[in-house]
Amino acid sequence: MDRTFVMVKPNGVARGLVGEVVARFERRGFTLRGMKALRIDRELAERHYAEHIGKPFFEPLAAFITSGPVVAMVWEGRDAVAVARAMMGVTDSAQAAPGTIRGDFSLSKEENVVHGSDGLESAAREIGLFFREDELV
Ligand SMILES: Nc1nc2c(ncn2[C@@H]2O[C@H](COP(=O)(O)OP(=O)(O)OP(=O)(O)O)[C@@H](O)[C@H]2O)c(=O)[nH]1
Ligand SMILES: [Mg+2]
Repeated sequence: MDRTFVMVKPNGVARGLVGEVVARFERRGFTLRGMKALRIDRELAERHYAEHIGKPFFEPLAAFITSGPVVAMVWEGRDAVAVARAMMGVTDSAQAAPGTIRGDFSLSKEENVVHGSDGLESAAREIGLFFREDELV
């Protein structure tokens, strides 16, 4: 069983979509191993999105992700990383298929409601950034 890191971004929390996102992962059959609401500060934004530092969209991305509370989650299940990405849809919500989270709840490329790890290595790294071992069940 794999684990992946999923996060409802500030606009998803502000729009009341946390329950919707959690319900989809529950119904798909994943097991919740950790969940918390928090605010991302600049330092955590730079660590989480380290691969994007220096790109033209990094500053707006950092401003957005630090703009309000997020909800961070660890979900466990078969092929968790790939299945979670499929459930979220592609980065640009306008291109995301109906039935995906982005395809059902967003039109934006920048404020695309959810984050999901893009590989097993980044999942382990991101889970470690957001959760202590004793916060996972
Ligand atoms: N404006 C703009 N934003 C981008 C672009 N590429 C990525 N982003 C933003 O930066 C975030 C992180 O980029 P990626 O990691 O490549 O995309 P992703 O894995 O689908 O999205 P995350 O789940 O947030 O990591 C995306 O969610 C977008 O909001 C781009 O070319 N232009
Ligand atoms: Mg990404």
